[in-house]
Amino acid sequence: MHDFSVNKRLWDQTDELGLANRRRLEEARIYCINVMSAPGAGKTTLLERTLERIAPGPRFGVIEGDIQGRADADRLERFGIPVRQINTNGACHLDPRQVAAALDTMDLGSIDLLVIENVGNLVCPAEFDLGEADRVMLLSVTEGHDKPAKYPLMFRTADVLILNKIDLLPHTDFDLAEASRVARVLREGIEILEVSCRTGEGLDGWIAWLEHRLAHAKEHWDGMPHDHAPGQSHNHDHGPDHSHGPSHRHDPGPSHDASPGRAPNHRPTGGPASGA
Ligand SMILES: Nc1nc2c(ncn2[C@@H]2O[C@H](COP(=O)(O)OP(=O)(O)OP(=O)(O)O)[C@@H](O)[C@H]2O)c(=O)[nH]1
Ligand SMILES: [Mg+2]
Repeated sequence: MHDFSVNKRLWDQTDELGLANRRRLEEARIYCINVMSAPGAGKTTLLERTLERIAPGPRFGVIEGDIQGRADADRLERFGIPVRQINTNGACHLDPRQVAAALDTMDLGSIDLLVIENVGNLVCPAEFDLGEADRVMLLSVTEGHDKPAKYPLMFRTADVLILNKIDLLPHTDFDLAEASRVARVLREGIEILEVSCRTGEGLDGWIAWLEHRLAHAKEHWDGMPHDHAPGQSHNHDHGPDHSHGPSHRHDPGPSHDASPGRAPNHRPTGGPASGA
């Protein structure tokens, strides 16, 4: 017989680890994004284009999640930034314990912007809070515009949706308007960026989004009162789980939503074992 109470206890522990990672990152003043998509949608390519184009300033760090191998880590290490490869050895997602172990090996004082590239998978990664401030979701136009409707969790928990490979639109029947419509039903007000990592179209908008979120995080940290240490939860008009990262939107910014949005510990029905 399946023991649901054991599953729940394991989940609670996983949630706490994600929260602990978030506090640790906030304490180190690191803005962290969790980049998720189906395999091959262009996560690593987007990071390469970003590192090539972004104005000097933010010091990057990367945690690469893959089932096996370090091909993506090798691609990013040529930018001279700290990269840690996590091999999940079969698991289809990263979990917060693995991220915490990777953080243990990094010099957090030398990173402003940490990118976690999750394992390519449209389902499982969305179930695990790694401690990120924002979730970046990629959907490439070769995957079909029905994917938001068929895999809603990933889209519901995303903070920004990048529709990638728009250079290939003429060769597909992908309906940008329909994909965007459903994504907005799932996540009201979500920012949607149409991008080609091949031609560079739309990349300026993505980089502007990233810089805006990083600046917002910094502003927030700078304005934090001194009566509670960075990253510590505290109480005023929100719950004890509230943390002061950029995922908390006192100021939604020009085009970002202020919805209660993705609870850090958001998960669907069905256990972490589903698909894992
Ligand atoms: N035509 C076109 N190809 C792209 C674009 N972005 C990425 N690609 C190609 O798509 C393939 C997969 O890209 P990756 O960046 O490795 O994808 P990924 O999401 O990191 O893949 P995994 O880490 O294996 O899940 C590569 O051959 C890229 O060159 C794009 O905008 N247009
Ligand atoms: Mg990759």
